[in-house]
Amino acid sequence: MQRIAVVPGSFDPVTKGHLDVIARAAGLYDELHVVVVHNPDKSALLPIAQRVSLIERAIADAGIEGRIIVASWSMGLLVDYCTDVGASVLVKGVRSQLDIAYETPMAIVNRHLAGVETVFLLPDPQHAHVSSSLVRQVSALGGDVSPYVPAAVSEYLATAMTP
Ligand code: COD
Repeated sequence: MQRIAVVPGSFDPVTKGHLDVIARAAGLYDELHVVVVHNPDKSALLPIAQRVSLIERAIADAGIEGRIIVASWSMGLLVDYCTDVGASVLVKGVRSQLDIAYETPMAIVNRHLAGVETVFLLPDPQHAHVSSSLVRQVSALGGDVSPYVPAAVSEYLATAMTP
């Protein structure tokens, strides 16, 4: 039986921290879906299609594109996407107690709703401080985001965000 997992996130934009979790999760499962989900609690910078495209480019540049599918989901419960593609596991990165507090109730509800388990990966310490919101802030103020994001993202932000 194929082991299929989903790595969900806002990915607004994808960071080196996300990419590290994606690469490590890809090594654990037969098929990995990276799914861009609209998070209503956050105001978005990039359109969903752009986030998908940047993840695809970052994955290709990192040479880890085999067995990884990039998609978006806006049709309701994330576990419905999991059921649709036959995934039994969600993989999430947890950087702090705050992340654990945010993710724990969702993990319990997702298991109750559809029997989908959540696996938490600790971050690489090199990227543990990185978040998309930090990247958006540094970028908006004209700073260099290349230490925090894949090259495809820093190139995109340098051109798209220039007034
Ligand atoms: N290192 C390691 N992990 C990281 C890093 C880093 N530097 N940065 C972020 N992460 C992890 C986050 O902890 C998270 O697990 C994931 O990467 C994505 O992060 P973001 O910031 O891009 O995405 P979020 O946190 O806005 O995404 C939240 C989801 C959309 C995934 C979440 O809200 C969700 O699962 N929604 C499901 C909606 C649903 O079905 N709800 C009902 C049942 S609960």
